[in-house]
Amino acid sequence: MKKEKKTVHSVAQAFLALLADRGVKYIFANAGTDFAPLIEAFAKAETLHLPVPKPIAVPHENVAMALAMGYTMITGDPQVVMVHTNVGTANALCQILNTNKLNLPVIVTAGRTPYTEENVEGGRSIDIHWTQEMFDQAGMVRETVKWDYELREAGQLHAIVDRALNISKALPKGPVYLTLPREILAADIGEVTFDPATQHSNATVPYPDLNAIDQLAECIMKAKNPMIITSQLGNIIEAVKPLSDLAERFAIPVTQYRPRTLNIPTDHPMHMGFDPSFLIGEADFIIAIECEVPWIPNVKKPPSNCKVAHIASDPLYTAAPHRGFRADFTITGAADTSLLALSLAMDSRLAISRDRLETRRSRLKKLKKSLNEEWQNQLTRSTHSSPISPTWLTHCLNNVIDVTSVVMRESPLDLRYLERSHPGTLFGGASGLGWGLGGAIGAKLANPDNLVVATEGDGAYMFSNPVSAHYIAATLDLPFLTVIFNNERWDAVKRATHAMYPEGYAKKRNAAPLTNLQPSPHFEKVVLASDGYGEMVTDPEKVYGALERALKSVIIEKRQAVLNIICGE
Ligand SMILES: Cc1ncc(C[n+]2csc(CCOP(=O)(O)OP(=O)(O)O)c2C)c(N)n1
Repeated sequence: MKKEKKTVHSVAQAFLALLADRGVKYIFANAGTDFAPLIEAFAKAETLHLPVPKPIAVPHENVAMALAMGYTMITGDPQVVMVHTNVGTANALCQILNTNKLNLPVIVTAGRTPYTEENVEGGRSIDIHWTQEMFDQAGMVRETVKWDYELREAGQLHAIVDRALNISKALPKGPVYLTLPREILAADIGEVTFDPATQHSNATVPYPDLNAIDQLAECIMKAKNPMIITSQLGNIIEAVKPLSDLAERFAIPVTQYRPRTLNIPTDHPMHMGFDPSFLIGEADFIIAIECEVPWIPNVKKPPSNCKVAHIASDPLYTAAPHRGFRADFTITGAADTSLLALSLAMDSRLAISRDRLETRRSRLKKLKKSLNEEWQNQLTRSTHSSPISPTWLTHCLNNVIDVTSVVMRESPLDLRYLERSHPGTLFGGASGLGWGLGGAIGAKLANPDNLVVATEGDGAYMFSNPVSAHYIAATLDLPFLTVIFNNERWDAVKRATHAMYPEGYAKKRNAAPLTNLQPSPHFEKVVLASDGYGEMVTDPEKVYGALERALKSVIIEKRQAVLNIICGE
C-alpha cells in the first residue's frame, strides 16, 4: 500500500496533519505555554493551506469537553480536546468522568510540562514549567479513561495517534488521554510518511455468543411477564429499530430508565415510561440492555424468582467498583447485533407461544392506556399551576419543537411529556453536571441545520460555564436554545435529604441548608453579553409566547436564546 509523504518540520505539525488525515475535524483547546509548537504549526498550516483539524479556542476546559461530547453524541466520531498540563486536565476531569460513563469517544490530549531545564528546544522557559510538573499527570484521569500514554519520541507518533483513535472507538467507546511533552512536540523531524489508517484497523464489534442467545430466547419465550430496561442502547443508533421490532413482535414492555439516549420511540405501544418500579414488581424475567443501573434495590426490587439478563458491550460494567445486580445471563455483545440475534432465536419459538403473547399484548395495552390517562391527568392538573410546573413547561416545549430537534436533558424536564421518535434526538448525562450547554453547541456543530435545545436546571446552567458556552456559540455562529427550569434550588439534593429523613428537621422546616439558590440570578441577562436573546417567565400562560420569541431568535435571527423559566415542583 502506498505511503503518503508529507514534508513537515515539527512533531506538532505531523500530529495535526495525521489527525486531519484520520478524519478528525476539530481540536477544542484551552491553551497554555505547552501549546507553543502547536500554535506555530496551526499558523504555518493556515499560511500554507495545509490540512489540519479546525482549532477552536474554548475559554473553559469543561466546555471544551462538552463540545466534543455533543459532537460525538450526534456523529459517533471522536474529536480531539487539548488542555493545558495538569491544571487544564483538572478542569476537564468532570466531563472526562461523564464521557467514560456515557461511552462517548473523545481523544483528550494535554501538554506535559517540559522536562529539560537547559539546552533543548521546547525546554523550560517560565516558572510554571516547574510548578505544574507532577510525578504522574495521567494518574489524575487513569481510572476514568480507557487508555493513557505519554508520547516519548517522534517515531511513535503515528502508531500512538492511531492507537488512541482505535481504543477510543472500540466498544464500549470512551475517552483516552495522551500527554504531549513540549520538547517532543518541538522536535524537528523533516519529512514524515504516514501509513494509511487501514493499516491500524478498528476493532470489530463484540458479537454475542449464539448459544447464550438461544438459551436466553428460550427463557424469555417461557416467561409470563418479561420486561426490558435500558438506559443507553441508543448510543448505537442502529439498535433502536431492532429493539422496537422485538418489543412489538413479542409484546415485551420497555422501560427507559434514566435514559442517556433515546432508546425506543415514545409513541411505541410497548414503551412503558421511565420508571422501572411500574412493572418490576410483576416481572419474571428482566432483560437489561446497555443499562448499568436497571433499578434501585433500596426503592423497588424485582421478585426473588425473577431472572435477569444483562446485554452490553461490557455487561459486567468493569469500570464500576461495586455492582451486584442479579445476572442469570451476562451476554457480551453490541446492542444492535445482539437484539437481531435474539429476535431470530425467539422467532423460531414463536409458534408455540402465540397465545401467551396475545394475552400479554392485550394486558399491556390496557396498562399503557391507564398509564397514558394518568399522565394526561397530571398534565391537566399542572397546566395552570403557579409557579410553573416542569410538566407544563415540558409539554409546551414539546409542542414547539419538531421531530428532528435535539434535546439535551440536564434539567427536571418531565420525560413523560416529551415525544421523541427519531434516534439521536435526546441525550442525558450520567454523573457530573455542567455538560449541557457545551453539549448542545457541539451537537449543533455536528448538525447545523437542526434545532438544538439545552434544557438546564438552574444549578446545571451554572455548572455549564455559561459565559464561556455562550461566547463559543456566538463565535462559531451556532445559535441554540437554552431553557432553564429554574426552581431556585438544587432540588435533587433537597429530595435526597427528605427521602433519607422523612421525619427530619429539613423536611419539617421545609428549609434544607445547602440546597437553596435564592435570590436567583437573572440568568436571562447572561446571554445578552454574547448578543443573544434572553427572557424570564413566571406566568404559566406566557410560556408559549416566550418559546415562540426565543425560537424566532434562534431559527430566523440566528441568535442564541435563553429562557429563564421560574418553576415550582
Ligand atoms: C459537578 C457536580 N456537582 C455536584 C453534583 C451533585 N448534584 C446532583 S443534582 C444537583 C442539583 C442540580 O440542580 P439543578 O440543575 O438546579 O436541578 P434540580 O435538582 O433543582 O432539579 C447537584 C448539585 C453533580 N451531580 N455534579
